[in-house]
Amino acid sequence: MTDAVTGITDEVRAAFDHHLTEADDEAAVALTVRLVEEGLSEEEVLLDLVAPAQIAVGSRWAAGEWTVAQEHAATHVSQQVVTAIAAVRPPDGNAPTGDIAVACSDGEWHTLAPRILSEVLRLRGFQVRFLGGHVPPARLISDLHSNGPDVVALSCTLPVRLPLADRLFEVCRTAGVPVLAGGPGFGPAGMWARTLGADLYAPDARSAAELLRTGWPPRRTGRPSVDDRSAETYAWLVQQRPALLRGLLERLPHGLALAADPADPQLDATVEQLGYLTDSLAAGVFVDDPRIFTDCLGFIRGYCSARCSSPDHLDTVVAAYASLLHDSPRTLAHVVAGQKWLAGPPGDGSG
Ligand code: B12
Repeated sequence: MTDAVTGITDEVRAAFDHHLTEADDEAAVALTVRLVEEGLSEEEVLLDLVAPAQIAVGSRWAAGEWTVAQEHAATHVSQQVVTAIAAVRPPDGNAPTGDIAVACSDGEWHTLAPRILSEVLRLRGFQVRFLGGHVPPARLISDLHSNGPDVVALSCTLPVRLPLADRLFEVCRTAGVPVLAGGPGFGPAGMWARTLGADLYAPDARSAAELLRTGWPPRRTGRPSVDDRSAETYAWLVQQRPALLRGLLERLPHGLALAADPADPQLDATVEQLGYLTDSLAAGVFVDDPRIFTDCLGFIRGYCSARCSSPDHLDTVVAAYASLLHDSPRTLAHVVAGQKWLAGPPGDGSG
């Protein structure tokens, strides 16, 4: 069957999926290049075949069906495909010009989406510099000074990185360069992109290209919209992070899947999950939205359920946060939202 909207058949999807599963980059490249040569646009291949296939890869990993190694191998295949597709034909020289720097914030390693965005914009005739994942403010400042882009396109996949993304917003604000934000980390319909003062938001690369084609956003003059008390509480939580992690581990009984004694090989994984949860709590406080914490609880609950450790342990973890953070009403409100969320029907929430 052919998808009426994308022109991609079920057979093609199944074949591409098979190549991801087998980590067969040569076959995946051959298939996708042939599709373009047969008349499908590069955009369709990138956005309607590769992107959804990668999202499905994530679901398999989250459900415990695929190992991290399988996920990495599949992502490598998709990256090879993006490179090959980008080389099939030169960019359209008659299309709009404009210089765009594409970046991910500090701590953000999800580079495939911004890479795809870069290629889609390049194919539409824009000048694009892909600065990569994990871009610190100093690197962005250097690009703004050396190359003077018209727009910075900022990708955020994990909401937990929003406070770090905000530092790049700040850099752009100071330089007067508008920011186009995108990626699931900016929340439903990009709501947290607006909180950080984004000039534009687009849900995907196609609509981003359309937005930029219809005109440049004005130079930035806006003020940050994260309020001072949220930013102060966030800074305090970052300072408390080591003590908080120690306190959480002390309060969790031995044998709990999210905790362990030092001899337990699960300790590293537990500490990593607790770190991720703590950072999500802090990010939620930063943008003043408890959904970042509850979404992260949902993610960990799904992760634990798929790996045979009891998700009920999360109740103990969140009760430990409540006792450790009772002095910070602003943070406690998010923890209480987490407790309510955990007590709600399973599957409720986005995680
Ligand atoms: C591949 C992958 C990785 C790879 C990334 C490799 C790479 N070079 O990109 C690696 C292994 C590094 C990784 C690590 C992690 N990952 Co990961 N990862 C994924 C996966 C499977 C695919 C991501 C992807 O490429 N998607 C395809 C793209 C094309 O889709 P997209 O991001 O939605 O992008 C579209 C739009 O959003 C938009 N867009 C995106 N950016 C921008 C920017 C602009 C300006 C615009 C306009 C538009 C735009 O355009 C795109 C297409 O049109 C996702 C699953 C998923 N659902 O996406 C998980 C996923 C994002 N990862 C997840 C997690 C938890 C992690 C880790 C924390 C796991 C861990 N504990 O180690 C780490 C964090 C690493 C870090 N610090 O960044 C979770 C996030 C859950 C959550 N909300 O908390 C997901 C959803 C998996 C899951 N199902 O649970 N990951």
